[in-house]
Order: sequence, then C-alpha cells, then structure tokens
Amino acid sequence: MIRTLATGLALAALLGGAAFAETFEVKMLNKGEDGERMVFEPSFIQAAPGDTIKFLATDKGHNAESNDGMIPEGAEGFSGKINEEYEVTLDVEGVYGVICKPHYAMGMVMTIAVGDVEAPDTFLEGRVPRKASERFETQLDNL
Ligand SMILES: [Cu+2]
Repeated sequence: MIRTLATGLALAALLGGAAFAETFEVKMLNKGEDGERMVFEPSFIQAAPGDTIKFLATDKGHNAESNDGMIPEGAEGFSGKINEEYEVTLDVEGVYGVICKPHYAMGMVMTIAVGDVEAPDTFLEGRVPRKASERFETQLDNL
C-alpha cells in the first residue's frame, strides 16, 4: 500500500505537467456511425494546448493533414501518411482545419479547437469544396 503510493507520487513528479495533457483518438472511416461516408470520428475536438491528437488508420486509404490557411498563426502544419496511424501534439491555441487529402472533395474534414477560441473570419475563405465547407460549418457550430 505504502509502496504503491510512493510509486504513484514518483510517477506524478516525473511526468509533471505532462500528466495533465490529454490524448484524443480520431478514427478515419469509410462510413461513420451516422451512415455518412468518408469521415473523421469525432469530427470536432475541443482540446487544450499541449494535448495530442492521435489519428487511427481504422479504415484504409485515409490520411490526416492540416489544411493550408486553416491553422493558427505561429502553428506548424502537419501531415500524416496514408494508411498510417499519426500523432500530433498541438501547442498553439486556435482553430485547426484537418483534411484527408484523397477525400477532401467528398468532405472528409474535421475541426480541432485548441483553447477557448473562435474561428477566424478567414477560416472558410479559401477554395474549399462544397461538401467540405458544409461539414466545416457544422463543426464550427461547436465553438
Ligand atoms: Cu479519407
């Protein structure tokens, strides 16, 4: 009992602040629970700075990458490979638009909010396929 407690304390001290960072898992799917084709599930995540998003290659043929013009100022873009699990830690506050490159036109997109933020007016200003734009708009309603 005492030993367990000591081990727990040592572990907590070792991990420090990182112990409070969360990891969110996102499935990349051909078909979502609601029957929608080509989706990230969940398609919206509210995260905090330092949290990690893990994209799971649940179905084949998908990837996850930040969309040009849809990441906060000062943040670095990211890009996972098709068919591979991919993890990214987001330190910069803001709204991130994520797409699956092969299925962008089919609306395979998701939104990640890091911190207590609002979407910038420019978020959907670029050239965004209609289906993707519709889904982004629905996701942004969560903010
Ligand atoms: Cu895809």
